Amino acid sequence: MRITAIEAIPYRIPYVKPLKFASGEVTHADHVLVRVRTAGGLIGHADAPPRPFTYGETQAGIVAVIDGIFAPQLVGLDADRRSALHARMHRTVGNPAAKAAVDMAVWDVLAQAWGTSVHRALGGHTDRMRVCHMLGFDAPAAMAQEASAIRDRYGITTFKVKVGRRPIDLDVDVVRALRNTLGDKAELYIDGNRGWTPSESLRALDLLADAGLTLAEELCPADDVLGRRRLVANCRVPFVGDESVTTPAEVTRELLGGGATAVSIKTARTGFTGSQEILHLATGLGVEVVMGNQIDGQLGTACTVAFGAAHAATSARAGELSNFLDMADDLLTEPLRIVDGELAAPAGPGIGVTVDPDKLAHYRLDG
Ligand code: MUC
Ligand code: MG
Repeated sequence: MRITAIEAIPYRIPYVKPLKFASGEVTHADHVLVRVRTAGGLIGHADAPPRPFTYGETQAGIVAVIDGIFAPQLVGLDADRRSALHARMHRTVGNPAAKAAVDMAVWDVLAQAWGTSVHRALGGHTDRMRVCHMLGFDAPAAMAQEASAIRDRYGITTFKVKVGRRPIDLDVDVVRALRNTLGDKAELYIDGNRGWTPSESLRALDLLADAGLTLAEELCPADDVLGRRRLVANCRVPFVGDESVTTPAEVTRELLGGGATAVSIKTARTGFTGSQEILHLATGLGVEVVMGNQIDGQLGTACTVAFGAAHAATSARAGELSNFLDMADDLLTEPLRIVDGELAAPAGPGIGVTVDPDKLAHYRLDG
């Protein structure tokens, strides 16, 4: 199963509803489709979503690092030598989404060769996850209306609310409107994308003490070290590290240093291999995990649900699996379907989805 080629194909698909949050705004999926070809004719796919405002990667940079560095290092290696493959990629620092996509496309090939699905190959705990929908910035009434429409259409009852605006009342009012509209049974949690100071975060948590929040994520920067520690110590719900916990070492530092008490796992930034390392670390240390969303399209979401369904700890909570619904189109032949608030992991083989060649030809940017 020798790797014969690794391709990085930039493409652009608009969002019908752009997602706004404290650290940025996404109006188009300017992603990179990564394709791994092997000597036996198997082809693996994965998606790399650049998030320059969080990790510094750009679409052009992902293409350049794959074409210029990773492909020359990896072509010729057997696909089942994942440790050797990672050692070669890790000679280059950074570039998390590029590395993650190569890792997942290789897993796609391996699971196809083994005649199974990725979610079975990774663990096979279950075959589906409950879905959480992420709500970007808007006015309270508009966000409450969006949430109730999503609940009525897809059966989703868990919502992650983007916060981190100033004054904090803008977001406090949103959470109150959502609770009033959705009732006590809906699960609500907040994600600040580092937008607030530690003291603003504490004030917001005080104002929302009766809102029944279940998690608080990355409300202030992890670099506000002592302020963040004080915030986390005074937070009554698990405090989720997201952009501060992108490697096992960062997870260890934040958890042991009091900067987080739960971990968001994103396959878009740690692939399947790195996500398993982080998962095992988190469960070993006894903290909860959440399957996060790097504003993924359907291929990325198929990877998230495959990983989430594969393990007990990742499938315990709803995963953030629905923001592809806001895109104008996608690359897959068969769209993912959320039914009764759940998304099934594709049955395989491999990741279990097929890229539509006509759609790729239409949306690719490299001619
Ligand atoms: C999240 O959880 O922060 C926003 C930026 C990004 O990379 O992911 C999203 C969601
Ligand atoms: Mg987050």
